[in-house]
Amino acid sequence: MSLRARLVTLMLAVGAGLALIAFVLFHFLLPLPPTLRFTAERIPATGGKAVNLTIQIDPENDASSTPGWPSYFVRDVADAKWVRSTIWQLPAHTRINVTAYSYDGCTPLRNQFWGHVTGTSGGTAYVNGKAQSLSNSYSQCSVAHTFTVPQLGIDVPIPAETATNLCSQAPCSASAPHQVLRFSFTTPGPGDYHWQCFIPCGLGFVDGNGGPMSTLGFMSGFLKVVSA
Ligand SMILES: [Cu+2]
Repeated sequence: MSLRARLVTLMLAVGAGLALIAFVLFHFLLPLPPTLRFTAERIPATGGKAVNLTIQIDPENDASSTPGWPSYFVRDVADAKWVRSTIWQLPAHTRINVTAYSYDGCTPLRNQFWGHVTGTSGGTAYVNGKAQSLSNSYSQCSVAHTFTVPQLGIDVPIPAETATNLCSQAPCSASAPHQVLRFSFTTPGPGDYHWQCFIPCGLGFVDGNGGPMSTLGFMSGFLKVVSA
């Protein structure tokens, strides 16, 4: 083969390799869930402003390619529809009141550290109206997932639903058995803050850390904090 032919072959091979890498990047790794934007509303009782953020955590999701992956949905304020997204834009230095409907069953924490409620208002979360600062998933299988923002020191164990007839179609309807979790936190200054679940809930993947655990939009996302 002539030098020219070898060079052309090499360039074609390199080009094909780059095209393959670009395809994998754009089609599998980079498709981001939509960013849901939230603004503060005036709270008549306090006169202050806050964001009311409503989410649900489901044992399944509505993606046809990966229906068995657990996922987070967030309620869009514009039309009250549930959207499968974990990227939420929030105003800076603002109180965020989170209501989370948990439809998934338990998976034990690998490290009880993540059973502590930290970084929330009063260091507390309310499970079905009851204040809780620790969920001991060693003494009882009580945690389904966690909502953890390491950079902000926020960790909230998400209570597990104990019914055996778990919701089987996401987004789950209010009539399916679920736990209600409420907590508040205050956003810091502007920036992108990564959050994730710390229960390795990717069943069927190595150490439970693949699949939904390693794909944005399922068990991890970003708080995109912007100037209010
Ligand atoms: Cu999880």
